[in-house]
Amino acid sequence: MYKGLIEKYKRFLPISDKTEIVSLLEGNTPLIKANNLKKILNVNFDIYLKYEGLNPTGSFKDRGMSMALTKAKEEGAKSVICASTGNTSASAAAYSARAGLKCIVLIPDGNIAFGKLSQALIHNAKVIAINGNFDDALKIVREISEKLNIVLVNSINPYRIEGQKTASFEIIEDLGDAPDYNFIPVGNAGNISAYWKGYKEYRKNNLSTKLPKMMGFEAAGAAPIVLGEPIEKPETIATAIKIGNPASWKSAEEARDESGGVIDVVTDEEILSAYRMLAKYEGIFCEPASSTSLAGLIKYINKKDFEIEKNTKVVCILTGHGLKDPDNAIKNSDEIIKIKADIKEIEKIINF
Ligand code: AN7
Repeated sequence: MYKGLIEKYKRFLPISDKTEIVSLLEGNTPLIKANNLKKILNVNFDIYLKYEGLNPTGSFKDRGMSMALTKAKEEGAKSVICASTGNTSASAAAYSARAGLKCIVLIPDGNIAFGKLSQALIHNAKVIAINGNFDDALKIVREISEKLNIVLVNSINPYRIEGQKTASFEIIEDLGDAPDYNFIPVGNAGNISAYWKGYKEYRKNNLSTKLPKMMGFEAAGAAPIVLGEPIEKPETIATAIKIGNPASWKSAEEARDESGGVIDVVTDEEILSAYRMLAKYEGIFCEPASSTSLAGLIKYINKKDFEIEKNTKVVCILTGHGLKDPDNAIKNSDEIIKIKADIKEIEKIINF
């Protein structure tokens, strides 16, 4: 029986035999080969989608939160706190409930997807919406956590990165080796740093023979790393990555530089186009921020001065589930056909 990622990867994680593990059996997510996209994009390499939306609360954050709450509990904490664009708060709330700890979350008012908000609330977190953005919220929780001695569970917490690096282990195990390229969304930049750490650890232990190029993508209106300076008022439809001053900025640049990869931007239009393609051609529903990885891949397929070699393996990380954000799904689909309950009328419309 699968017992969660801490149990599975404990020799790579900072826990002891006595540690009481806080888990909802996160991880072990599928790596789905995208043959329809391969055909449509007319490429001669293989595309794989790491569907992290299938974690217990619907995003990759669960990997890190399992570790963060395990350690918070071990260290005797009574409560945890985080700032969030939504998924971190959903995950922190669920894992705190599991661990029996109190959870406080700060969110930017009106700027998080409804599904995520409902999760934080139903798991009984204290939800505080501020009239500021994610960066403002992160600044406040950093201060509060120090002042009031509450454990911070944003990805500045090193245990978060430890948990999240296990996604790379799974990819290597599924492919039999590391991929050649790893496309991934970048927001607060913790995840790209975590993946890179995971790939390096397996390489070092001879569990893989190579390292992927890390290809990170920010939304064009929220691209501080690409611009080289913090952005006061980030803007993007992909609210999960609407971040102007990422906490793991430096380690994301290290991942890029050490791997020979890039950090680049994709526009909201490119993000939404990839979002619809995943749903329409592969049957995979992820949230807009997640499709940043595929949008990045498409951008680089079309780039004149860039070539992904034949027969290589490309992985796109799909970080969160589409059901988190039903509003955007409906906005980006055909309209519902509304007519009276009459067979003849309906036949006219179906008429293939
Ligand atoms: C679906 O929940 O920052 O670069 O507060 O929810 O590690 O920040 C979410 C980030 C990508 C970016 N995809 O990852 C939060 C938060 C989804 C996300 C990212 C997020 P990082």
